[in-house]
Amino acid sequence: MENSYLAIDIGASSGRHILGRVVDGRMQLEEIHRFDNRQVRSGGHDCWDVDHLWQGILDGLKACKAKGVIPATVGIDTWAVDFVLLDSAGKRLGDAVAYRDGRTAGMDERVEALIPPQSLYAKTGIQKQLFNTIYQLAALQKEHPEQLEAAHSLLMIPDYFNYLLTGVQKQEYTNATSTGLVNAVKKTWDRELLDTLGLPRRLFGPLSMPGTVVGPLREEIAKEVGFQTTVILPATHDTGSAFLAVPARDDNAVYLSSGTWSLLGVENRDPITTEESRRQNFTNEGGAWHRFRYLKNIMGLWMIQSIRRELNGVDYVAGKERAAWTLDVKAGERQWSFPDLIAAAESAADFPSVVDANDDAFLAPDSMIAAVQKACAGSGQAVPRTVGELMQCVYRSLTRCYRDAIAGLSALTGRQYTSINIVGGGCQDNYLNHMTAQVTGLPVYAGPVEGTAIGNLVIQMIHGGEFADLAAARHSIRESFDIKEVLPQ
Ligand code: ADP
Ligand code: LRH
Repeated sequence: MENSYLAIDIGASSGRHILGRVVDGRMQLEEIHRFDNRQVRSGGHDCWDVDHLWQGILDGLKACKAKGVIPATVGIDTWAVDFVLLDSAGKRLGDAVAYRDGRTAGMDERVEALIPPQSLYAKTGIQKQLFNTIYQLAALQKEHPEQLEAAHSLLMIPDYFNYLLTGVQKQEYTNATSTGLVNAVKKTWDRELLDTLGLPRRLFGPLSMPGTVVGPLREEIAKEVGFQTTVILPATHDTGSAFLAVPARDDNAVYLSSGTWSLLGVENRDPITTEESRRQNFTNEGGAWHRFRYLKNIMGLWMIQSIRRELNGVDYVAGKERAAWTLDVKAGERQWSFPDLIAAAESAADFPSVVDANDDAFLAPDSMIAAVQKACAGSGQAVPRTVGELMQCVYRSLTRCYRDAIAGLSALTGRQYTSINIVGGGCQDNYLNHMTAQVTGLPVYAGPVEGTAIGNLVIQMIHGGEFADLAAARHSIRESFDIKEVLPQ
């Protein structure tokens, strides 16, 4: 009987437990459990409900047991940049504030007073995003210095769950780079930078690479879920896992990890930290085997998720006031699925307005619907008044960003890209796939949907001896999953 491996992949919109096996060289997946991810208002901030996520993790492990499957190893990946602080007894200090919370407003100026942005980028190669950990820590220094003083350790969200599972605290490299505090050349925390920012060195320990064993489940956890297993580190940054699973056919493909965010880029051996790269805000995120993901964050399906929630009358952050908007329908009048929204967009195919999807106005608006309408009005374009017009505008805006990012990438790397590989939940959106092919003029290869979980499993499977290396694992992915080809017309 083949070994099973368990990926626990938690995105900003949902978490899932995916079991993987290799049978005759092919990867087989089975979804065991899925749970929603939500935010709550606490202490005046938008926070992740980490207790709810922890319960989801345990429930999924119990579901494995109920199915009679004991995974050889388990790995957790989540979205990046967010963290918790623990005291000397390993207890959480404060909330797990979510990256879209407003606490980082103005924190770039605070950091820039200590280190010029050019020097920061030259050291870390990380794009400027106001939600990066570096700015979140600046906010904490201002609002809750006592939490930092009392803190004994800083754990990124997946590191924290690994700690709850095993009692072992490890800081994983790929996710650590998303903090904006890791030196791109040395591949360790940049101590000089930590000192410049006045961050306590004790919070930043040795970094562990994907493939490192964290440890066995704590006794009481093993008892609760009904089995013992070993927790290991995948690329714990979800995008790091997703890029590992891209079944590109050659070196001229751009990768697009399509979920809450659209992460568009390529893999490089070395970081590109030139001034032009900084100006275009491309990032060099650390990957497994010290590869770099050279990519751009594009606002992504977050815009569609937000519109859907508003139409369906669901709060994005529990306990936060809902903002007003007007369209041809009212909140909660009917429930919209993603395919319903696609059909609406198709019915307004001629609606021409386009907004800059990467404008900060769309990062955490009180109402995404109102924000898109306002941006259209502000740029003198037709304002969407129906769900279809609104969706058409979002699709056009996103795909235009994809096109521009590929042009930027080409200019910065001096390479010509000839296809786009899309993985993640968003590759199920055929309308988006078609428009992406059309607007970029490039063939799109869509799939696998569970790219992130597969990338998580790849590290576990190499560790477990199923594949010799990444090339062998990628070959198997190409053979194992249905990849849809969409050609520009
Ligand atoms: P994350 O991991 O960031 O939480 P996912 O990779 O799960 O995100 O992608 C979620 C997105 O996938 C949704 O916001 C939606 O836009 C898209 N999606 C999911 N299912 C469908 C579907 N059936 N049709 C079209 N789009 C879909
Ligand atoms: C995608 C992601 C992305 C980060 C953002 C915070 O889930 O990890 O790579 O920039 O979330």
